[in-house]
Amino acid sequence: MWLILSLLSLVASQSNYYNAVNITFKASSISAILQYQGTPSSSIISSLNLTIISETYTRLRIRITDLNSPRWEVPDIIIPVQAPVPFISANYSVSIHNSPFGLEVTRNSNGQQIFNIDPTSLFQYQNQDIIMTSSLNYSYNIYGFGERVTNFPLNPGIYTLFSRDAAGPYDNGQAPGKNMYSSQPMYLGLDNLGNAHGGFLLNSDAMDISVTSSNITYRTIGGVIDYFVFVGPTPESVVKQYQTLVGFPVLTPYWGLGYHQSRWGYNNLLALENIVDKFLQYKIPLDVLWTDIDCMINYEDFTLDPTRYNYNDFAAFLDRLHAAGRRFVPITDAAIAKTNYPPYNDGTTKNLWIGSPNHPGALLGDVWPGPAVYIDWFNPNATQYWHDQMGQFRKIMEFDGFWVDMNEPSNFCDGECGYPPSPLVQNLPYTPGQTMLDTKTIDLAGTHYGGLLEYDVHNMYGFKMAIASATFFTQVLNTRPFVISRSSFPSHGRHASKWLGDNFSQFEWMAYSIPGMFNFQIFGIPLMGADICGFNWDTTEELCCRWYQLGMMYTFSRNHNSNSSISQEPWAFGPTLLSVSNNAIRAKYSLMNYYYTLMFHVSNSGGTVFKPTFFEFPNDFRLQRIHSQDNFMVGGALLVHPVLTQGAITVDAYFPADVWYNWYSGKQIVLPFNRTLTLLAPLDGMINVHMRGGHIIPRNDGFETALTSQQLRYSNITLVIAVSGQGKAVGMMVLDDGLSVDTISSGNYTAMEYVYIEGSTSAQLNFNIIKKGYTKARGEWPFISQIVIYGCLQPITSIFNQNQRVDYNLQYSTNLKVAVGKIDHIFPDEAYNLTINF
Ligand SMILES: *[C@@H]1O[C@H](CO)[C@@H](O)[C@H](O)[C@H]1NC(C)=O
Ligand SMILES: *[C@@H]1O[C@H](CO)[C@@H](O)[C@H](O)[C@H]1NC(C)=O
Ligand SMILES: *[C@@H]1O[C@H](CO)[C@@H](O)[C@H](O)[C@H]1NC(C)=O
Ligand SMILES: *[C@@H]1O[C@H](CO)[C@@H](O)[C@H](O)[C@H]1NC(C)=O
Ligand SMILES: *[C@@H]1O[C@H](CO)[C@@H](O)[C@H](O)[C@H]1NC(C)=O
Ligand SMILES: *[C@@H]1O[C@H](CO)[C@@H](O)[C@H](O)[C@H]1NC(C)=O
Ligand SMILES: *[C@@H]1O[C@H](CO)[C@@H](O)[C@H](O)[C@H]1NC(C)=O
Ligand SMILES: *[C@@H]1O[C@H](CO)[C@@H](O)[C@H](O)[C@H]1NC(C)=O
Ligand SMILES: *[C@@H]1O[C@H](CO)[C@@H](O)[C@H](O)[C@H]1NC(C)=O
Ligand SMILES: *[C@@H]1O[C@H](CO)[C@@H](O)[C@H](O)[C@H]1NC(C)=O
Ligand SMILES: *[C@@H]1O[C@H](CO)[C@@H](O)[C@H](O)[C@H]1NC(C)=O
Ligand SMILES: CC(=O)N[C@H]1CO[C@H](CO)[C@@H](O)[C@@H]1O
Repeated sequence: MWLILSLLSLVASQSNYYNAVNITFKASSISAILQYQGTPSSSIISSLNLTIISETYTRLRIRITDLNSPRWEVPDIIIPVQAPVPFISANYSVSIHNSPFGLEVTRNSNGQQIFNIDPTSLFQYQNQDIIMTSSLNYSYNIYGFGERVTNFPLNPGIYTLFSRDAAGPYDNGQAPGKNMYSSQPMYLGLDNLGNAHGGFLLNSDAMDISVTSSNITYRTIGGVIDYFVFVGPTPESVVKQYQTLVGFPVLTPYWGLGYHQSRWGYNNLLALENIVDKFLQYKIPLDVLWTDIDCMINYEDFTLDPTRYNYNDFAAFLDRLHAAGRRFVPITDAAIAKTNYPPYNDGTTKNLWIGSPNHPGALLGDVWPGPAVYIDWFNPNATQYWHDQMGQFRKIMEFDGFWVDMNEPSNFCDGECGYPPSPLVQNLPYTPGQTMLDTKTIDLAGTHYGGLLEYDVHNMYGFKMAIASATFFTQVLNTRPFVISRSSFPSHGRHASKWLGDNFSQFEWMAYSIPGMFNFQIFGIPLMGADICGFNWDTTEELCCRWYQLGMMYTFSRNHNSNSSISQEPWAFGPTLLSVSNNAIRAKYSLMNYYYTLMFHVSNSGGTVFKPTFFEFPNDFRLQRIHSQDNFMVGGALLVHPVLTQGAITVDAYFPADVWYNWYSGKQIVLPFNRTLTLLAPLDGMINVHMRGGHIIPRNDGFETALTSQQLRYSNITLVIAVSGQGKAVGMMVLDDGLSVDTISSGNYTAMEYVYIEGSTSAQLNFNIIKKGYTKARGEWPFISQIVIYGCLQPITSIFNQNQRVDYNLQYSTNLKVAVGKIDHIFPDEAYNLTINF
């Protein structure tokens, strides 16, 4: 519903403000003209077009544009609504103040403000300086607004959004801005009762966002106000509402969840062969081998140095790698070397480079190969060019995924090499972050196809590069894309994924990876991870052990480091790291189908995978701030307490009120609710993981022996059942080929639901087929081999499928209250009603 508060006109606290006139109400939109009242100036836009659209029941769109001339607007990102809903039935209400202009949005279910332009607050709309505040009349925690290394939630301060190649540091919210690789103008707000709302400013220009305990001020140097309010009211629903707008995340190939080994410094074929041999020798799983820029000739994209990697030998090596079920991912940087070779010559002929503001022709930067030029992704021929280069490259290197880097875009010169910053950069009325905006990147006066300027589109470079790379897989190879990028922008997750960048090998940085992961789950990029053991500087065995324990719980688990740091592969230190890394990798492999099912669900309907625990317990205020980043959940079933400090051998673990079992042993945690419990966490042990009562997890039996995720597909599944206080549990499993591009749209997958309900002398375990669209390849996931029940108060005496007894080896631990029953000939994807007798 909507309301106009014309009689409640307030007196503006400042002399410059806008009045709303000609307010027009329609069923699902409101339009008005905002007229500037105050001293005229050439930079002020005096007439604004306000359009408010009730796009969905839970999402409101507020557009404020220049009434008289078009301005830059982000194209092709959001999924347009076909039919907006009537205001009268939406889950929010809108009121407009006409003089001065103000706008309030409240959630109908509890009357709470979720967006509010207070008529007394500064609302400024100038050509290169737009200011808008949303101030709510209660305090709440603010999460999001990436990318930076910071606290979760954000502390009060000013946060800059401008993609930059920056190695940290911690963003304390004080100038200068400590903005990093991506720009993500999305936040999640949460009050201390657990009510969540969200806000997203669809704007690609550089901006500062000032955050207090109750208000958010956006200050951007261009574009328009195109703002989306999300009603929630739970954190997970806010994320789903946002992802419904920007697109659900692309589904990862099954192998993408496996273990990845990379480093900058595998600089010849023998080095790569040795790495694979070592994994075999130590019997450690390896799914994906990566190469960094060492492979190239003089760091030129799309080259392989034949003196260090003989072409025929390299092809044979990749054949062997593939035959063993492993994959290969090379790096490609954002800029193309300005040298006489096909990628440069082809792009020059096609006029694909970002233009210089200083002279005719391409803007010149400097990156790893030296002089380099930048691809103008807005040129309609850029994608075809990129596919051509990738296609040529794949003839010498049969890659399975793609790693795109330096795409902020990064530049070793400030602006254009050899030229001072353009007047555009020098004369900004306001500089977000208080650091010159050409620092380590190209000049904002760089020109793009169609008259666009780098000024407006800078933040989209990495995103566009990632899409062009992903569509090579979907369109040319007709396979599921696996693209990892350093820079990102809203909607990135629909096409590609990300890693957290060039971390330092320090405990502190390992800990920051947790809020880093959380933020990108909110932004819609579920496949994420930081470099295990750290990137810059030398790691230690202790840190590396802790990082394997944590990092194998990330969705994207890769060990990678700098060429100037010591080795950090699993065998690099000694027996402790060797066993810890192997056990941690195998722990992830035991959960492969659980992770894959979670990833599938977010691709199908949005949401988070590696999530803050408050997403599952929104009204436990202790999880919102005090224990917001020292623990996390994987899906709804697993709670993880990592060790994040040097020297610690215990961890103070906060448990929200519920039933929890040790994931490895099944022993129930007994504690007064809402308390911190000190858990043992020896360096050579496993990370503390607890399973929540009420859930069923499919566990891959092959985890102890498999050397690839491919092999896991041919092993049985155990159903681990954690009984809730009500004697129930439920779980899902999705099975597909793990590779096809159109799995969800074609329905080529099987989704199973397992439901456990306990009675006094027996329990029912029902296998419900939600969808049966995948005919398993021969031998894949042959059987459910056993049932493990955590919190089982009596031993199992028999298990029946109808009249047939199917159990053959029943065990019970009185101490742990864990029952185990092996079962025969029960398929994971058939319908059964098993009876478990006690
Ligand atoms: C408001 O509407 C009236 C009547 O349709 C029109 O004459 C006037 O020009 C409009 N004002 C603006 C600022 O467009
Ligand atoms: C105002 O903007 C909306 C879209 O946001 C557009 O449909 C409408 O035509 C614009 N109104 C005027 C008067 O230009
Ligand atoms: C929207 O409101 C309706 C009725 O008021 C309610 O049933 C529904 O749960 C609400 N949906 C959300 C997402 O809040
Ligand atoms: C925003 O919050 C701060 C701190 O609570 C307060 O001082 C300021 O007046 C608020 N601004 C607006 C526009 O509400
Ligand atoms: C906050 O705003 C809501 C919605 O306008 C209103 O119902 C409520 O009374 C306000 N609360 C305070 C403390 O002003
Ligand atoms: C794109 O390539 C086609 C075919 O070579 C050419 O005709 C067209 O002019 C190019 N477009 C641009 C914008 O350069
Ligand atoms: C790492 O690579 C950089 C860039 O090529 C090079 O300058 C440096 O010497 C290398 N360091 C080592 C230890 O190889
Ligand atoms: C635990 O905390 C939650 C949220 O604060 C509360 O709802 C619940 O009643 C508490 N439980 C106990 C047993 O204290
Ligand atoms: C997916 O399903 C379609 C029919 O919907 C079928 O034609 C196609 O072969 C299937 N693809 C795979 C990989 O199973
Ligand atoms: C898989 O489960 C079946 C049926 O329970 C069993 O016969 C078989 O031995 C199991 N395979 C392995 C490798 O454990
Ligand atoms: C399992 O039981 C449900 C009712 O509880 C029934 O609808 C279903 O058909 C049964 N399935 C099988 C495979 O027996
Ligand atoms: C250089 C740097 O700071 N890289 C990453 C370190 O870890 C944080 C948190 O995960 C990331 O956000 C950074 O990108």
